[in-house]
Amino acid sequence: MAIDSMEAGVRAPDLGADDVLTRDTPGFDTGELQRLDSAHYLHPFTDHSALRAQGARVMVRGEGIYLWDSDGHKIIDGMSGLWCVNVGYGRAAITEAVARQMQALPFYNSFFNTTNVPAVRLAARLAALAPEGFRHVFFTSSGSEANDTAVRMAWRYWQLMGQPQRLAIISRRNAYHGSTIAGASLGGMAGMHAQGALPIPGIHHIEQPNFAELGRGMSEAEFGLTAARWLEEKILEIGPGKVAAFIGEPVQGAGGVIIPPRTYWPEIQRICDRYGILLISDEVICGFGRLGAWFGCELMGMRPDLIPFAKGVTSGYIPLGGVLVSDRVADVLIDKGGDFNHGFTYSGHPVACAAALENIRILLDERLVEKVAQETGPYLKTAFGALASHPLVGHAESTGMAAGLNLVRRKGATMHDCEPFARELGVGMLCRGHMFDNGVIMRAVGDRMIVAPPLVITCAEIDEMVGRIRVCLDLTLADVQQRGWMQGGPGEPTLR
Ligand code: PXG
Repeated sequence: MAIDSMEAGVRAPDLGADDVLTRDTPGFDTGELQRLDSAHYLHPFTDHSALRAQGARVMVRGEGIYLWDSDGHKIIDGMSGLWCVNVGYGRAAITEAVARQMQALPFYNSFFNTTNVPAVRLAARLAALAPEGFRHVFFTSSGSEANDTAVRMAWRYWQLMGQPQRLAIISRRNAYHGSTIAGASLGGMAGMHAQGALPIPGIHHIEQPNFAELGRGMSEAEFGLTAARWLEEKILEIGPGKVAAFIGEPVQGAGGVIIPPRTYWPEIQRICDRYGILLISDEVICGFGRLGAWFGCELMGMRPDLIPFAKGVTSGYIPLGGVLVSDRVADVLIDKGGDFNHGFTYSGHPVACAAALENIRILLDERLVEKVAQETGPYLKTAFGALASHPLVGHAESTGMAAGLNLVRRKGATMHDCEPFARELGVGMLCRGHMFDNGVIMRAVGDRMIVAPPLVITCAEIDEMVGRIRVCLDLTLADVQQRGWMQGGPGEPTLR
């Protein structure tokens, strides 16, 4: 089929510099776009038969914390795109910085002893922002590539240290570290491992520090120590001389905003120190202000050796990721290393680095990280925490600009006494549908509903977001009551 006829109806309309695409734009046809979407576009992590039946929602515009779809709905983006649009949508300064760099030099590689101006400036800027003891950065284009790079760097480090048998990497169940072969192996998502020969050999998993799920009968502080000591048990099982690194997110994001007890990370640090193991703090979500610090590790009482990052470094305007490399590792790679045979065409892409520099300038100038720490983070904690009084909510917690609540069938005196819905009922997805239809995007992780709004959100906007969430919780409650799924409702859950 000729390209022209395939794209009939969706050929890019002629837009002037100040025009934005809306449903009223001549030549713009949502139904036709949805048809082509379903005919040709394979989406990430998507059941395509289900999507075909429904049709994809077409997003056309963003401003601040708001998105507009092609039907003209204005929606609060409670998930910052996908945990990344930290400075909010519609930042002309980033667009202009990107355009300037594209005109000057759209691309050149950093192989073969060459470099470019934005990559050098960004490396220096990141070294200044990073925790003490970090002076170097390796660039990638995504978080998955950043984690692959961290693994290869850990292996190379131990080779150069004369301990090449240190190959094992320990990670956690319900962790998400990306979708490449190494990223998906590091991740502890059973559904991903089930679809191929994963994890690759040498990647081991321990349980996550999820107090609500695993902490029954313990204080939170005791549970934090217990969960950290699962790492020590695993190290001893594998043999300490064979372990290269432990990887974890300061706060698990995609796993459901799982906030570990305060005792967890210091104990993990003690264990890593004891056995000389490298500590990798995956800051793809937690970095660049999400938790109210430039890097989440700074709040957790840990001193990582490698910090993979992505997402918030450019607020998602252009793909960029990388690994901050501590002096412990960098000194060995540089002084003893020769070639490190690793890298990507787009490592240090000048346009992506220009976007990052401008994004970081905004974060600094508008003091967004401090704002999350001192003003909006505490405000969200109170406002979101108040949702725990809702009859459908077992418990609700937040840290910085990340928050989660559990939908339950029956509330209990403590989080361990709540009765969950049968997982197969899909109450989380039902709730997510009500949210989306009523102007707020939340993500459902099973029956845990999470938000991570742009860091620019104001206290008034937090009130608006939480208000809409409450309305949608009411709608979900009415829905599950009508289906007879609530404890004490007209019927028992059919799938239990
Ligand atoms: N590490 C962490 C901690 C992440 O959250 C990655 C690595 C991989 O990054 P890339 O850029 O390769 O996608 C991520 C990505 C979700 C969701 O539904 C989260 C991510 C990706 C897709 C969906 O919460 N995080």
